[in-house]
Amino acid sequence: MMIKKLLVIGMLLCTIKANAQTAAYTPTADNLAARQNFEDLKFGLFIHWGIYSELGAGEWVMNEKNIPYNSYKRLADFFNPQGFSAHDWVQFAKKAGMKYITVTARHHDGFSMFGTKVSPYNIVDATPYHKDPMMELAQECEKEGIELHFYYSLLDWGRADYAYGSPIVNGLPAKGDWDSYIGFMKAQLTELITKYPGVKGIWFDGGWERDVNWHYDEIYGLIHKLNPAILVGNNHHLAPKEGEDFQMFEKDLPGNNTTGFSGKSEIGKLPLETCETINNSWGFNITDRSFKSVSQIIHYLVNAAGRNANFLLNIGPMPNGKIQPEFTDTMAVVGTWMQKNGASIYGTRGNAIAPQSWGVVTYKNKTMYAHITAMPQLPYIFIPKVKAKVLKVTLFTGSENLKFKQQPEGVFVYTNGIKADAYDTIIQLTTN
Ligand code: FHN
Repeated sequence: MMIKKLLVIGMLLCTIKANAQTAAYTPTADNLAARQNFEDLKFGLFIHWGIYSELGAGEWVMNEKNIPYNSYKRLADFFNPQGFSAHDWVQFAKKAGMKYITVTARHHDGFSMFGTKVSPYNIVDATPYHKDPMMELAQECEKEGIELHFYYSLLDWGRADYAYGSPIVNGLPAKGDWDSYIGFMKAQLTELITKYPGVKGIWFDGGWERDVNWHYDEIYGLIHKLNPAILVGNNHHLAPKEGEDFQMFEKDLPGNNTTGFSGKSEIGKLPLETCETINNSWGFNITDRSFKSVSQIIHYLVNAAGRNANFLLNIGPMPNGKIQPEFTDTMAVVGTWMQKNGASIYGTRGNAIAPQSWGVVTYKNKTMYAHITAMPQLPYIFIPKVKAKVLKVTLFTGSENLKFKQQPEGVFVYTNGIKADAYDTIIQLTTN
């Protein structure tokens, strides 16, 4: 009898815990509109910037070089980014054709790059800079019509209440004070959402570090209570959870898993985003010269759009706040290309037609855009499963009609003689 009673209590507790993690979430009309708008933006700038940038070895430097937390903290004493200009960052994004910025408000080192009142370990109080770059950025973004998302790390390598390295017992770190840590995050998120103008999203990361009760129901609930339109995403590398508004993928297009992050990231029904770095590092890395080419970046963006995902391209600004010229040069060329061809990407949707060997298809209303990123050997491309009647086919950048043939199984577009683009030859199909 006693055993049965204990079993029932156990089951009840499990149900309560499961419910606590999965309380039903109904997004508001504002939130649904924000999701659509987010999908329209297509191209964003990811920024990893923190006191780690000083060491020029990426944002994991404390962990990778086994720097004791108390020594690492000294970096704050000499973080004085006199070259930081919110104006320059926003102009960099705009010139590149990017429509939103996702910036690290706090990374795994636990250092807050904003003026928080709930920890002295922040850029305003702990550095000689004494200014709040996140506020300047939020104001500049609002002025310039660029949307802003804050990256926020759930993982913290330094705080005693997080107790990094502690064994996890029954969903809680054996050391530390989990309630205190959850409360701390809630207080910071409240600051980020209520004090910084125009914030449109929170990009969580680091939850993969431990298998605990993250109190997502409370955290996401709080965010949506403060502002129901805020988009919540979490880079947990899993299928979306209740309360989230978009799903992100790391260093892989949705559906691929070449880097090992997406093995369990089953694609859900939410708006999609994929992130990748401009070289091989997220935070500033002085020795990393594996810069992606213009072509690689345009192809990533186009391939993401064709799979119905936004592309969030990362840079790690230097410790003085400036962006290195290699990034500026490449992105200026990408931006010029986007000025000419962006209408075939912004505001479109993808995935109606599966990716083909020659490229992908995006669409908007009754127009389809076939993006040829690998010109076929044969003098035509075949677009399968086009149901609507095709009325007209041209190059996106020209008005001359191209020959095509529509059959029940798809459309053949003849590509011989067309002037190919250096990065992506776009063919526009008008349907009825
Ligand atoms: O550990 C982080 C890493 O530093 C970086 O922020 C990336 C960005 O997607 N996310 C984590 C690894 O999954």
